Amino acid sequence: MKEKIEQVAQEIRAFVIENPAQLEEFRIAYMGRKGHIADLFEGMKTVPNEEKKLVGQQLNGLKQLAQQRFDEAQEQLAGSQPSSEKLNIDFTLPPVPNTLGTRHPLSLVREEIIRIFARIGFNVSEGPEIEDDWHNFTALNFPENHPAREMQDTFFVQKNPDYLLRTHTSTVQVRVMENNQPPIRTIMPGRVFRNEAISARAHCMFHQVEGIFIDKDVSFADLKQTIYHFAKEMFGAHTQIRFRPSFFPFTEPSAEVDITCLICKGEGCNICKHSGWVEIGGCGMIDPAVMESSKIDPDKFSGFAFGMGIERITMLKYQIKDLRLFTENDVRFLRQFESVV
Ligand code: 2NL
Repeated sequence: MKEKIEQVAQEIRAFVIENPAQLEEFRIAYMGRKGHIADLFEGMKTVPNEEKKLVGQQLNGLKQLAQQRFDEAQEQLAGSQPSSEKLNIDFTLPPVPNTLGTRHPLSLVREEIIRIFARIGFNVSEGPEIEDDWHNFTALNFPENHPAREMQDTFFVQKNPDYLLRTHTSTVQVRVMENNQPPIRTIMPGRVFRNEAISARAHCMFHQVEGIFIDKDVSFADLKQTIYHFAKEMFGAHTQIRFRPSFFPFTEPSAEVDITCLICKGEGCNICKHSGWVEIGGCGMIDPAVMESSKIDPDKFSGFAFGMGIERITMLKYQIKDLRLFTENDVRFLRQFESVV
């Protein structure tokens, strides 16, 4: 018994305690309910009566030794924790402000467009940004020799078979028509790509929102009223619209849409080049050939389509003069939209 006590005492003195885990290990091994010292106390039963007093004293001494080692090590470990003084931090200083980001103006306008069209029954569709020739050109009635099919204008990912970065969001409308029968009433906001030199007015990547409405007896009057609703909601109740005849391969008849200039209210200024009108997009009745290629019967149904650039709408609404601001991510620009809900 005496030797055992001496052995445990030596172990206790030699035990390396350099971190909190080792301290806990020590406590369990020697001071715990199932530890070595508890074991030795258990062994007291077998000690002859005349030795009990002496052994008891020795065991109590061992217990004290363990407690002492534990207390010392604990104190040492606490002392080695970095204190505020050592780190040289002044905890009384005010905190560094945790500045919140803001939503990008293009996101704000996209969400506003979605809300405006949702109110008259349009849902939102999405599709891939890498497309095949069929969905980007052929199904949309683009002739074989159309300039947009050229390498200079479109980013091709692969040739033969052709895969490309979509040049407009009409690709998604084709997919919607292929997979659904009328009534179809949907808009498609998304990113599109064209090989353009980057300037204040053009970029190789921008955003569009297109929409289609196909049902029985959909007319040009429905198209006009839909665009009018959008223009008033987006730019204000006083806004007027104007349609100019135009051409797109996928609509017939086609028109370009102008609204009264927001700056001069139609009087004529620099922004509208003294015409009183600014263009916001294009539209038309969906060409029967386009409906047919997507398996919708043009004798049973008719529909209209429209498209506009989200950058353009945003620039008009907030009087932003350079397209490059949208992608530079200068916080001095972005912070100006903090208060727009
Ligand atoms: C513009 C003009 C337009 C369409 C887009 C469309 C889509 C299908 C069928 C027919 Cl699936 N048309 N989209 C129609 C007319 C004009 O966009 O200036 N966009 C920025």
